[in-house]
Amino acid sequence: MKDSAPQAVHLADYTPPAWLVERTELIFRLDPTATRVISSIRFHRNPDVPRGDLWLDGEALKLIEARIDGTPLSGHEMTERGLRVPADRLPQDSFTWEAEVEIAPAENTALEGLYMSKGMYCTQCEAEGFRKITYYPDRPDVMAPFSVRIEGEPPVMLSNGNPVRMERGVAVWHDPWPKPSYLFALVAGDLRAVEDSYTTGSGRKVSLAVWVRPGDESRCDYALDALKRSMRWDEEVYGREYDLDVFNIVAVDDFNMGAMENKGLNIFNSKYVLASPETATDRDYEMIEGIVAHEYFHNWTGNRVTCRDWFQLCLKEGLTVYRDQQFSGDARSHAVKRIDDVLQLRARQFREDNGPLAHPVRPGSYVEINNFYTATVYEKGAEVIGMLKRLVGDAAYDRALRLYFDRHDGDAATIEDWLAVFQEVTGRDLQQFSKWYTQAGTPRVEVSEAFADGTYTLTLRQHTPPTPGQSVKDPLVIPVAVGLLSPNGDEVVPTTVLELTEAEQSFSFPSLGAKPVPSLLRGFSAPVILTRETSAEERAFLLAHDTDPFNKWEAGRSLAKDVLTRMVTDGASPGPAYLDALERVARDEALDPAFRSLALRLPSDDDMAQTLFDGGVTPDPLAIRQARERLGNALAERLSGVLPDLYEAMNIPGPYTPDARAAGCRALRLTSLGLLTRLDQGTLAARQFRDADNMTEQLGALSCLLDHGRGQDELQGFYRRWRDDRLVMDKWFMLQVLHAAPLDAAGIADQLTAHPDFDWKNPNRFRAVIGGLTANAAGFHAPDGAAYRLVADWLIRLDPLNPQTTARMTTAFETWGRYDADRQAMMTGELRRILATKDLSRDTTEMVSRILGDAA
Ligand code: B3K
Ligand code: ZN
Repeated sequence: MKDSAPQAVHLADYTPPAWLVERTELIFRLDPTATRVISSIRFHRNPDVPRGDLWLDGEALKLIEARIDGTPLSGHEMTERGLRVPADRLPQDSFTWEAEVEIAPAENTALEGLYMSKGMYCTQCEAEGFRKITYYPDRPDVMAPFSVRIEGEPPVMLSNGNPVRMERGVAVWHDPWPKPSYLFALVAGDLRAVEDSYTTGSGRKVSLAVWVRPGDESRCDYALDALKRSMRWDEEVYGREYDLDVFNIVAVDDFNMGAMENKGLNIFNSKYVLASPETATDRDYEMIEGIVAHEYFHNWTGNRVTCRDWFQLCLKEGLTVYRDQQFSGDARSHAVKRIDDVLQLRARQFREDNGPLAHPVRPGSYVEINNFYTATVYEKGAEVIGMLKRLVGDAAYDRALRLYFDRHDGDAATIEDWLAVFQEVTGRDLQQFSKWYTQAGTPRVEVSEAFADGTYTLTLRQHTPPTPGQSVKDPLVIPVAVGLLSPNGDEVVPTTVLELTEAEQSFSFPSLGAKPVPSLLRGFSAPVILTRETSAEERAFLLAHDTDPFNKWEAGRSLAKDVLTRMVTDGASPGPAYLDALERVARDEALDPAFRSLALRLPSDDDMAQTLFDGGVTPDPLAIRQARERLGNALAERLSGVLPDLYEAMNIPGPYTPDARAAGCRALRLTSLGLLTRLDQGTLAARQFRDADNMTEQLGALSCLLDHGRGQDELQGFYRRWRDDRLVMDKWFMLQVLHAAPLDAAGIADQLTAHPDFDWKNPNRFRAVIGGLTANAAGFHAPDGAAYRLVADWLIRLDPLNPQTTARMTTAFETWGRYDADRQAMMTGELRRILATKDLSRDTTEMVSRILGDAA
């Protein structure tokens, strides 16, 4: 779908629909190139607004016929984006719209609407894909019960809700819960079910099934287990029960994102469903658990209570991410989960919030809504909820959530509705807090301190840098969790939450015997960048003594960043403070192995680039990579006495299990292997690759070898063994690019795109190679610009087929403003080349224009 003059949509222009839907009946006559969709939609006038025209969204549809109350349609106006029937052509209060349209799922390469993946029909409607299926008021504030009849050859034909009729050639489904069209789903194909059941707290039995292609049945157990645990957890923690007789999950190979929460029929990228020890890594298992939970939790936060309009996206996404993070923390380790989440937040959301794509958690306008499924809406959206909970307390949070569900069940709600329940329950004025939803940018909090007469005073200053379209920023409500440690390491003041509301504020702690060491922003209590002048010794002290596990890790991380910064800028050697501190961590058997593994990992190249840029230094990606290599080598040498033991001790006997404890041991074992490979040139890694009985250890060993320019034979062997397994082959493709030496990365990626198994129309495979290249920071930013060119070439090629995936991947270029003039010129040159492409999609046009900003 091309659109040469894309129009922005503004939150301020929201108007409620003139016509609401009472019920929606659909018949699908499936055919790959000529599917007929017959709709019968009962409309009634919205009593709250003046009587108006009927607008039905519809794109790329062949209209066969349409009638209103049985009379052929006339007097209407049709555009590329829909159909308008003037109010004076409509019955007074209610009518039935009937239409028949034809669509061609086999020709749909955008993977939005009804499309085909390996012979299987499937849909993706969020945000605005339903309009590619039939004419409809395709907006989330129009909710209706759906009845769906599917006629066709496929042996399995699924839709939302409960099954009514299932026979050869026909399936009928009824979804009694009113829902917006974006939650509609249909799947049909030769699918096999792996079944289970779940009995809800109130005793209702729900049939569960994971539907996969023949041959994949043995890889569904973990997803099913995660689903049952999620269902139980939502009952226990949020008091939310499931509400249909069946819950189906389908695994699809061609999918633009992770998964989709369609009512009663979740559709997943097969990568986030299928797992076996031989083919999936610990990280895959963790992602499957988190995403299954996320999509399931949407049943209440998203489906039963949905969004009034797409500006309110964070209402369902921020809350559902927050809930899945809580769930994973409960299922695994809260400390490790928090560290992982903050690593992700900084890597993706801080990067976005500090560049040209910065936007508020609730944006004020968009051109293409698919471009706003961002780290800011999701992850910062979740952080905002975490802050709210911290400010009001757990009990008030629970009361507010119960009120939210009671009051808004069946509604299409807004952020104002969400904040109102908190305001009512707590009596607290959330006016200033609400700015977290409307103000973009990552706040900086600067800390200074004073100690006199036994009183310790912390002065906090906040400041949010300007972002595109928002030059002036107001102070926010920032909860800063603080604890104080005495010089001997005892905690003298346990965690208290300071509420920073002014641009500058001081907080005093009296009656202290000595100047304490502050542990600030415990648990990462707010998504801000905290700066404070401090010494390596103090950071090492906190790494050794802090009782807050997040800050303990953070102390080590800051220490590593300080060391790397000096190594990059002055060519300094890593000082003893960092190496000593890390040796203590490595040797501390009281610490969780997963935590130790995280503490021993160095900050990523991209994290260092952002850190240097924030500190006023233009980052040189190759110099960063070299400094990280030197620091890695110094660490390996320093730990050479403990690494072999650690490597052995973390080898858990017995068959593979994906639980957090076992995964933590494997993580520490692999971190040790990574360091040992620096000392033994890969002997141990080659042995581990040979002997591994699970993908985590095999892939981990292969990565270590590739990092040191070895592993070519292993790579071949891996290919021979796994060439028929698409998910493992995605790993094979990605690994080679991700672990390529900086100057080889673009060349390797280029070669891989010529490989017979490089199916570039499959988003997972495309992301493996092209996304792998953009994730290899030193390789992507290689000085010859070859990677920039290659990525741009492929984005230009993919755009006409799949705008969504293309647009998303343009974010590789969002950091251009950080770099030197040569790199800036090359990156913006590629962006302009993309923008100049004839018939570029609305999606990609919006993204590239925003990334270029004034440089366009
Ligand atoms: N709600 C979907 C994302 C839809 C993205 C549309 N471009 C998955 C999720 O957040 O659970
Ligand atoms: Zn979601």
